[in-house]
Amino acid sequence: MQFNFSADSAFSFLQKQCDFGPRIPNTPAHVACAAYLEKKLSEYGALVTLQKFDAKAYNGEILHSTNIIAQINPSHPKRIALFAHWDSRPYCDNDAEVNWKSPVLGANDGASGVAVLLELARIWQQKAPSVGVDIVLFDSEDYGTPSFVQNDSEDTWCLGSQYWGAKKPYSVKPIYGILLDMVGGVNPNFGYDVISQQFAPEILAKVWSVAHSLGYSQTFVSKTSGSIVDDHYYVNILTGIPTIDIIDFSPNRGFPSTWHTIYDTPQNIDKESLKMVGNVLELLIYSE
Ligand code: AHN
Ligand code: ZN
Repeated sequence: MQFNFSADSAFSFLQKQCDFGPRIPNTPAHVACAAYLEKKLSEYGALVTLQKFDAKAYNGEILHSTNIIAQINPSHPKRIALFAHWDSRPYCDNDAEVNWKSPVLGANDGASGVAVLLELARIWQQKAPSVGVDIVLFDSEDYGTPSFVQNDSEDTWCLGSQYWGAKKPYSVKPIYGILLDMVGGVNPNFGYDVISQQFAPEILAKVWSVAHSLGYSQTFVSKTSGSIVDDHYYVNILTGIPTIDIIDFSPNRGFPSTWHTIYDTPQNIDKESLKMVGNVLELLIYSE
């Protein structure tokens, strides 16, 4: 099959997000990036809705947040949801102590998934899929309790998906969902996370089978990766939409080495990783 997904274009969307600076709630960069994402998705012909909400962070701070929803073929009765988070983390708490209070740029952790979805929106304007697609960019995913703070309160991560899952702002429930998180690293390992296995094993099988048909079996590995609470957990438990996570995690090294560090920058992105994930989703959605 001939692919329209461009790795260079996807990378330019990633770079553009990072050029705003860290997209941390309640900062000007966060406001500016939301406006950019809304504009690009509208330009590509999607019907864009902003779901604004105030969320309470682990430290009591009120985070002025926005989930960005972009619908392709908005009236189609068969719909598939594609998710990523667009905010970035205020703390490099997986780094050396001097960096704990520095923000994460979030090239991989945030911008990579959004970049793939923007590039898909761009190609779907050229040739529309025959199903409906709901692109949902969650906010305030990465403001969870930092590892240097003692706090046993739960559910401090994934505030945008918790809000979206509680409100269910759709008239047609998507038949399944796919979350992209950290899809732009060097030599990624996309395995079966425990939540996806529990809630959506048939979607894992379908997506990994498409990936294997494209020769990506070294990257899309048919093995359990780990137990990861991410936005897909809240989508699954709150809405019942069977939803998987394509996330870079390996049993040996855990998350990528740049995770929640000052090294999560565009220099440490491999655009071929963006391309693999983009090609899988392009083929999958055109086959639906
Ligand atoms: C934790 O493991 C705490 N969170 C996984 C979700 C996440 C954070 N994804 C990106 N950053
Ligand atoms: Zn993170």
